[in-house]
Amino acid sequence: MTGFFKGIQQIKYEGPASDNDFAFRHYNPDEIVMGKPMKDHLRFAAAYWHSFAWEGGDPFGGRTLDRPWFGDSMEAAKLKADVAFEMFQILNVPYFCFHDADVRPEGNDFATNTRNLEEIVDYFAGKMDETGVKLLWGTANLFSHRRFMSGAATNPDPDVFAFSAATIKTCMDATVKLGGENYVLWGGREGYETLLNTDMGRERAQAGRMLQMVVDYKHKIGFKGGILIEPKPQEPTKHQYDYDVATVYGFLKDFGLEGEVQVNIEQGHAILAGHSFEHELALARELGIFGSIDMNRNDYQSGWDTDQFPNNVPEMTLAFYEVLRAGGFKTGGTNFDAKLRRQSLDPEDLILAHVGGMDACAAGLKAAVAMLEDGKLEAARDARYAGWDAPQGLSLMTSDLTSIAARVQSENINPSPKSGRQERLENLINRYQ
Ligand code: XLS
Ligand code: NI
Ligand code: NI
Repeated sequence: MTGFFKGIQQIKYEGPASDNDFAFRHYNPDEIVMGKPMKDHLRFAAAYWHSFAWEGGDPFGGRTLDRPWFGDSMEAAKLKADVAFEMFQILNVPYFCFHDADVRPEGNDFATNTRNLEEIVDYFAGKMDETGVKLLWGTANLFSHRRFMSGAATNPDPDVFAFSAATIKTCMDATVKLGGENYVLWGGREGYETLLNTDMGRERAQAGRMLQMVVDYKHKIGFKGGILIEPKPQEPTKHQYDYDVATVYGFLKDFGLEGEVQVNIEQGHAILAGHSFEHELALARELGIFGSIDMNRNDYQSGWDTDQFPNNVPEMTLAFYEVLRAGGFKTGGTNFDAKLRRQSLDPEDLILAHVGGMDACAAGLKAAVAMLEDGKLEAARDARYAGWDAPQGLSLMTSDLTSIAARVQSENINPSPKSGRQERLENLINRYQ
């Protein structure tokens, strides 16, 4: 034990009446809801970057956090891993996620980075064996180092494209070696700062080629997990190509990859794109590309990707309702892509942030299950569209304008508007909280 968490014991479920800050009120991992244990519905993962690599900086000030593993040596990287796995066990999260740059010291070239990553991957393998914690997904950080300032796959310099492809290969290898269940591609700086210096056509083609190579390599090495794109509309670049779920779907269709790649949808990114989280989830389900979620929340007043821990149960209810309607997670899960506020200095803050987030998700899941099992919301939705299941509605889908016009005239079709009953449904869903 490193002693970093000062003897905090594993967090247990104590029920809604508990007065203990270090306990779950709603997350009861083995409780069966809708036919399976809660932990298998939620499939929680902790994110290495926010909890262990982020130093507490913001655009106006540097590091606020004081962590004994900050430094660029292999020794520091191993101490960081020791503490990370202690946190995973305290929280009893089944999974974690990481970027290469979160876990290994930064080298001066590709070969050193690869060697460093491989050493830490072996170290992780031992820790995963000891603790039973698994890898939800791995990914490459192709946005922090200055070589990526103009993008990775979409860089005007082909050498950066090559460096990025090589790095993705090593990160896919690391993910597979650790039994990871998905590989994620978030387009960090795949976008532009100004159209004045940007050839959008070329950049799109480069991104398409990179994704095709990722899919080809997945099949070549027999990786059975998901390849997931994480949409985001802007930040760090002014415009990101993977703007939202709809944009990613258009891109996948363009390159013929819609059957190969799914999406990892993040709450805060949905908000930045001007959508709700449930909108993005529902659309991904309808398009057949729902994969996984990055759970966090944005401050609605700031207009930034603030990556706060979720704490709004009604929002989580609508999100998990869509996840359940999509049939639940297959290879995906609920990754806390969330960080502390920069004044939250204490090790216990890190634990309590996750405890609250996990509880908000569990409470949301339970309310979503109650909504689905009750069936009133779906019955209302079905009733609204019932005409489309009747013969006349069905026939419209195979008619043409001429025959429809003839029918409207001969039968004197004259529609009468019906209430959308929004308030009634809003009242209904509040009853499940
Ligand atoms: C940044 C993204 C990032 C991805 C992984 O906004 O959310 O953290 O999840 O690269
Ligand atoms: Ni994000
Ligand atoms: Ni994310």
